[in-house]
Amino acid sequence: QGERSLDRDCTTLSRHVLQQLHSFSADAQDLSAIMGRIGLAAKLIARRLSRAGLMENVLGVTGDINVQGETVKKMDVYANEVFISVFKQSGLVCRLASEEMEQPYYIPENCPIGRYTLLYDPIDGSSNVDININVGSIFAIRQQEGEDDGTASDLLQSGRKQIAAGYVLYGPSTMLVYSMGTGVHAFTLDPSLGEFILSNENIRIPHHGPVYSVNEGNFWQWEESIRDYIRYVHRHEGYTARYSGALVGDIHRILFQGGVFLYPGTVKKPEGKLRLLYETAPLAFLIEQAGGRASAGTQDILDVVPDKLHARSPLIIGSKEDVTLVESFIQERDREQ
Ligand code: P6P
Repeated sequence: QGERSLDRDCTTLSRHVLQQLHSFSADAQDLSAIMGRIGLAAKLIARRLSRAGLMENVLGVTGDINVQGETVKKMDVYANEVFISVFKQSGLVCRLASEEMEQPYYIPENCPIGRYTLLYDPIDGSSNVDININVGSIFAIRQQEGEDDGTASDLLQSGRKQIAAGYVLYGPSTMLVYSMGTGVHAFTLDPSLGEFILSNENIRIPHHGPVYSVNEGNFWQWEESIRDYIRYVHRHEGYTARYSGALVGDIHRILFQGGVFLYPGTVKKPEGKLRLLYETAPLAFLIEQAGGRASAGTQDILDVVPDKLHARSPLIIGSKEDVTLVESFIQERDREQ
């Protein structure tokens, strides 16, 4: 191996965080350690997924329904518990807010030390787990503000309060993509080292891309403006549809190839399906850091203030030009009304 590739193999996730912050301050050390723990959670989840078909009690459903009203998969429960276990021992994170838990999970013994909250979707796209298609974890880190009276009301603030965000893609390789506001960086898990090694630094999303990613099965539930956009891409050369049913993989493709992902609101559910605090806001933080845009339709995702922990938001995210084009159809229809 050349010297350069050895240097790269030594650029682990925790090391990179310290380099990004140009600091060895307590906060920098804390964030580096938190990212390292997220990496550990990702490795534990990746290991289980890689053996899912060979082990008992990994695939399939638990029989429960979660706070979202969705069927709980065994993998959802396992991944949620992985994050709790990993952070209980960390001393860094005082509160965990998860898609799988109605209320945040408090770790009081960490509270005097760690003032951080981890918001996460432990396994996003879990319907893909049973058919061995990619799934992801999504995370965001916020600092707790003031004392928490058990309602975690300080979390009901816009995505601009996030200090870090990212996702793990459990695909042919396991990749962790994160930003702390100093660009977007991707790490690939080297199973032989058991380390996430830097594979792409300062990722920039193309200003435009060919991909539009949306579940066209909902076509007749959308507002007319979204139908107008879909008719536009159907008529114009240079567009291709890609939709996996798992948000992280669809976003990852667009981060690298450009284009737009949409999960619009519907007439029945104007706020859409995806959750703001641990799905759309973390991804919006990341994509904006990569030079892209993320809109709820008439405002940036990062400006949306949730009214409850599991608030949902519509999502139009990806290349700047493509998101802006979708918004132009929305504005056109709004002008007509
Ligand atoms: P639909 C998975 O359940 C998820 O939350 C995202 O990962 C994915 O993008 C979306 O829902 C898929 O939803 O309605 O198209 O099946």
